Amino acid sequence: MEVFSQLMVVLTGALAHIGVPQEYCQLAALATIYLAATLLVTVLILALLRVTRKTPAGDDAPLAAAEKAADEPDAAPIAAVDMPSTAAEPDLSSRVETPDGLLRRMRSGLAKTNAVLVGRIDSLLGGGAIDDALLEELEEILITADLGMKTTQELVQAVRLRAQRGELKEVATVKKLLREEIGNRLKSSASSFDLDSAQPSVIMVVGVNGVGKTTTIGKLAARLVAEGKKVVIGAGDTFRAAAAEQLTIWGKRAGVDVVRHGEGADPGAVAFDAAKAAVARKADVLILDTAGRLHTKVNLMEELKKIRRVLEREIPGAPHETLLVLDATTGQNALSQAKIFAAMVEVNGLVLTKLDGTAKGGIVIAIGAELGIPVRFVGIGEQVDDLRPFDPELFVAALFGEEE
Ligand SMILES: Nc1nc2c(ncn2[C@@H]2O[C@H](COP(=O)(O)OP(=O)(O)OP(=O)(O)O)[C@@H](O)[C@H]2O)c(=O)[nH]1
Ligand SMILES: [Mg+2]
Repeated sequence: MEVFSQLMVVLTGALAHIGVPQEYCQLAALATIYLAATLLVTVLILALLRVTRKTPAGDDAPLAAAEKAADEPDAAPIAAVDMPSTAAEPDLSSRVETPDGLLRRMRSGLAKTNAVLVGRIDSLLGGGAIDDALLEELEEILITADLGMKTTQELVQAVRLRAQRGELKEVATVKKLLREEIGNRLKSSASSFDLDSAQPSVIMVVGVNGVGKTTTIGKLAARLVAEGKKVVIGAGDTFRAAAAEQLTIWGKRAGVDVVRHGEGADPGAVAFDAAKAAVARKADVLILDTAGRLHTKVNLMEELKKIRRVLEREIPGAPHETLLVLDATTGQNALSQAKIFAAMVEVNGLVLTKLDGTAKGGIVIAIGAELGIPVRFVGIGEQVDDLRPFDPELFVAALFGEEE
């Protein structure tokens, strides 16, 4: 208050000094203070607006556009979302790993399977002679770790034969034999997929509900972008309300375009528009998500065939890769899913997800031994860099808990 009175005195004096009539001086001083205060507040508001515009909220613009597009499915036949080139870059730092770092990550991902499989084998072998009782128990351990009946029996037989020949005097030799036998079986199930022979290369992702298809697509897109590829994603799961949204968030994270339609739209139409967009944008890779479906539902499997036909019509040879995603935590069920899916639609590659949360990682060995379909990737967590190309050597080393 005191400051205000002093200001009034100074201003009144100054105004009288420049010739303002005495009776108006006080009024003019008040008006001057009012004007100055208004100006100050305006400047403050402007400064505040500049600061808030720089926060990440600004990055939500494409997402908001995507949401709007999804809400208005009739607005345009193609509800494609163009992500700006400044879209959030995926954090790739963790992906640049040394082989040692990779082994460590894989080992921690496979820790549960390691405990069930190798941990139990260790304590079993610590027990003494390799006799029928021990072999029986070994069989039980291998089955519990989801190696499957066929592989289990082959492995036990291999141990039995070598023991009979007197070649397995030491515990370490038994473990070495198992490691070798498992490694050989896995080698046949590894091969990287070729994305360079076609442009765009089309990857169609299929599998039952909740196995990790959409998450895998997000991780894969980020991986391909990091390798310098231009990627377009098609949100072919029009069945679940949140599916396209989930994919858009992943697309944003990876910095790639997502082509989507509204809920309930024909997935064939999404495939069509996604293929058109991928060609028009000269993408290297188009990845198409599909709704989760039970492998036993014939009409849904027919729908997959239709989507394949649409892709083929738009891009010769497409889909170049049909990736079947399997949830490793379902153990033997994943194996039977794979068998039925592969019988209904052509499956070129497998992705085994959720290996981090399961003691059933042995399913990878069963699949390698029984299916003859290469495992392309394994998922070892929910983060963007938790999808790893399947490397049998690394997998066995991690499974057996070997040190770098
Ligand atoms: N721990 C772990 N969780 C995973 C992995 N992959 C996917 N998930 C989780 O599994 C859940 C289902 O993943 P989605 O990608 O939505 O599965 P989806 O197959 O697309 O599901 P639908 O579209 O409903 O058929 C999510 O909570 C993911 O975070 C993985 O490798 N490890
Ligand atoms: Mg999904």
